[in-house]
Amino acid sequence: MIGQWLLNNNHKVSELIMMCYADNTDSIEILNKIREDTNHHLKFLAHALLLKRPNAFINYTKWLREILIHLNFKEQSIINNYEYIKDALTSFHSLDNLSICYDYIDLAIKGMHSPSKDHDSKRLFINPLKEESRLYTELLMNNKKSEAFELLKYLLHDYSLESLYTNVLQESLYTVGDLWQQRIISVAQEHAFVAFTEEIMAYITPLTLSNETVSTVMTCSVGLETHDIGIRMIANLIRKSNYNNIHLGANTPIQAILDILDQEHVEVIVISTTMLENVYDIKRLIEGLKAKNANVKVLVGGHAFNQDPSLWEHIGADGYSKDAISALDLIHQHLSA
Ligand code: B12
Repeated sequence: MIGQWLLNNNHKVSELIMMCYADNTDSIEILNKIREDTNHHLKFLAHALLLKRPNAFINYTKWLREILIHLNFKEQSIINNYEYIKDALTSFHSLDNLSICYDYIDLAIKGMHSPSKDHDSKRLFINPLKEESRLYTELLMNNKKSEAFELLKYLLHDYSLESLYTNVLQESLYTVGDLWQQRIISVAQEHAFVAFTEEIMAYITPLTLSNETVSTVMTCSVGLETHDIGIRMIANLIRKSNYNNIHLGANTPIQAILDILDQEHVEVIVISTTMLENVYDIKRLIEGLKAKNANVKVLVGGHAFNQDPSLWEHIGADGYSKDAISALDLIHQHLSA
């Protein structure tokens, strides 16, 4: 498989590409940055190939173009890098299906100008609390934390926890992500915003540790995923519904999940992923579960699936939904199935 080969040989290919840059650039610092970026592009290309999703590489390239333009780079720098990738790959001409790699790269170069898929994914959400979320974000950006907290407490009288999670906290985090991408706020500001969100989530979420039902739902992220706010929201809601919840958090190794199933009777595994590079691990987990004949349903969600709403079926998951509001219905449905 060309995707797996590229994943395993990422560094070999990137060193060949770096030879093209070394002729024109003396600065070690710049060369190191180009190497880091090139490794990232190759990793992403490999994952798009592994999942057979050319659009995923187009979306990645659109996102990359937006980032680079805000950093005052020309989009030609992406085209040059992608052409160097193609040149470097010709050294491995005996590989099967190399032409698919070229096709993915050409499609991405052609497709990088259409509006970013991130905006499509946001259109999934018609937000009844848009104005409240805007105010909350503005308060936090101006470091008015207690006022932001008061606003959430006030909203909790009229709206459910899942609505506040989705329509206020998630919306505000997406906005912060956009502001970071456009270089309007710094990485430090983004981190401070995220840290406060984590604190505020703990305050507004009732502590529910009961395990009154026999149904156990496991929650986790796999691979290198460090985005874990979404999965914590879903775990909190599962507990609030009085299901037994085993929350494994981010970065869970596939084998650890398979091992737990030997010890615990888990009916549903809820997996969240933001980054596409972790989706292949979910696919491998699903294959592992099938090989074990495990009687467990796998539900998926998160930014990577919102960007490509048929991806969940493509990897063999049992269900997907777009946010915390709809997640519980999906879980109930699969527990009673
Ligand atoms: C916060 C954040 C971080 C934090 C994460 C902290 C944490 N503890 O989670 C930090 C700073 C660590 C971080 C790191 C990175 N990030 Co970041 N991050 C974000 C940000 C701003 C918000 C993410 C978030 O919390 N969203 C809110 C939650 C609630 O939303 P959610 O996960 O989608 O979950 C909801 C639904 O999807 C659903 N759901 C979720 N899971 C499931 C599961 C099931 C079964 C169901 C039914 C539903 C469901 O319910 C949830 C509630 O409604 C996004 C912006 C964005 N647009 O997403 C960028 C973003 C995701 N990050 C991005 C990037 C690039 C990175 C880094 C690579 C940056 C870097 N150079 O280091 C690293 C990668 C880390 C890694 N390998 O995982 C990019 C990804 C771009 C892309 N190509 O996809 C984004 C989009 C920013 C951007 N605009 O460019 N990030």
